[in-house]
Amino acid sequence: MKKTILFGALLFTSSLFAQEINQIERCYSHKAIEYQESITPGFENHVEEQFQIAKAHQQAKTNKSQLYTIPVVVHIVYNTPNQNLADSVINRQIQTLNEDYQRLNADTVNMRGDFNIVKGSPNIEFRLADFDPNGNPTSGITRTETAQETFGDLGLVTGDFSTLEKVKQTSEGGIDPWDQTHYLNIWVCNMEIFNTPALLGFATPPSGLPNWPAGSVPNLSDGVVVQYQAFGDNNPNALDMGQGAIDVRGRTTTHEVGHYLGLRHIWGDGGCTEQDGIDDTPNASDQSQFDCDDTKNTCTDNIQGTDLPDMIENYMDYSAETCQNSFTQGQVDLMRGVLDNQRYDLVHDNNALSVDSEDLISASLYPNPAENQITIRMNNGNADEVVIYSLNGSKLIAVKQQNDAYIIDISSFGNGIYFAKVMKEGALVSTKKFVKL
Ligand SMILES: [Ca+2]
Ligand SMILES: [Ca+2]
Ligand SMILES: [Ca+2]
Repeated sequence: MKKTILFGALLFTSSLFAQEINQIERCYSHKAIEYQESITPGFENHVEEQFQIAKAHQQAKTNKSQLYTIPVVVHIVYNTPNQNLADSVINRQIQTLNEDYQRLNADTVNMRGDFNIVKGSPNIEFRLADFDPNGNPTSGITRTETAQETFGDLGLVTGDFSTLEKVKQTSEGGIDPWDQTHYLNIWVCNMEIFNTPALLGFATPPSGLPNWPAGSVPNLSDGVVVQYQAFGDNNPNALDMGQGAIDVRGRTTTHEVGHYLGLRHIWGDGGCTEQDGIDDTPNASDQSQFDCDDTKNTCTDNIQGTDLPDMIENYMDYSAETCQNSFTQGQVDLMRGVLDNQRYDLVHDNNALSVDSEDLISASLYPNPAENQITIRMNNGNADEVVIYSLNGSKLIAVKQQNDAYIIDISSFGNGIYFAKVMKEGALVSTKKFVKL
């Protein structure tokens, strides 16, 4: 276990420590869940429940062709100029996410034919936010100079994430998240230990917990964190573990966003008895080791009648970034299930992105939650009707009006979740979710 190597190294000098950790930790997302479990017992079971909810939901879902767009804010937290990555690196990283999550990446041709029966496209788009949580125009990038030389420390060896979490707190030298229900927050920073890369990234799973955990300490705060040298496929300071820079393709972020959208490591973080909960990903007895070994078939499985080899092409393995190029349809369905459930507002109710078609209308709904009435204001252009639906799809009220604000009495509605659909000339131009108290 690499953890053991790390722990053993604590007894020695920092230079020896650096030698000992030449096997870097790729991803600490599973450790992050264990950390949260230690603070709030039951969290692991809760995450598993949410996984099953998303899985059940995606099976019932028929419309898989709709493009889901996720607003992103990238928080650059830097102590040195090298860590202050240029916009061009951030833009390339967003582009890589878009290619990988729409199966537009050129290297899909490298996927072995064995996996044609399971491959899938998430059909998810990522865009830097156009508006911040206050409604002001933004580049979707924040830059924070910090006195913290690194957010990594030896506490990580024993699974303590409290120092890492400081990157998510303005008061601790990092920067607070933007509203986590409406933005994917990605922090990019230095997590070295003893000037040695120790960890490439970690993400929080979909928890479905209300207001979880909104920057509170010591709870994990929702989002993705990536080591600055592993971010972007044009990174001028690509990760070097002492034997020259490795080929960074931006797939650490692809991998971590997969965790954020509910996926687990493809080998299930254990031997052949441990799986990832996804039916069409071949199980494996262990992680890949930054390599592209396509000779492995470590566990026997039956996927559509086939014992598939270990899928080193999968983004959720630890194979080299140069041989990662695919998700499976089962992984796709799970992620879209999460976006229809635990991370619903991220793609279904958002004011963070400008509309890119004049036919679409940006609408704001407030207050939310509401007791007696809601106001729906059109931010650009006029709609001609707002229709309120219940969660089960029953049409409740239709309001026709000409000006840009619709005030709707909801005092007679039962408590629960409702949808306001904004219509123009018979076409749906915006959907807002709200809660009646
Ligand atoms: Ca396994
Ligand atoms: Ca599997
Ligand atoms: Ca197999």
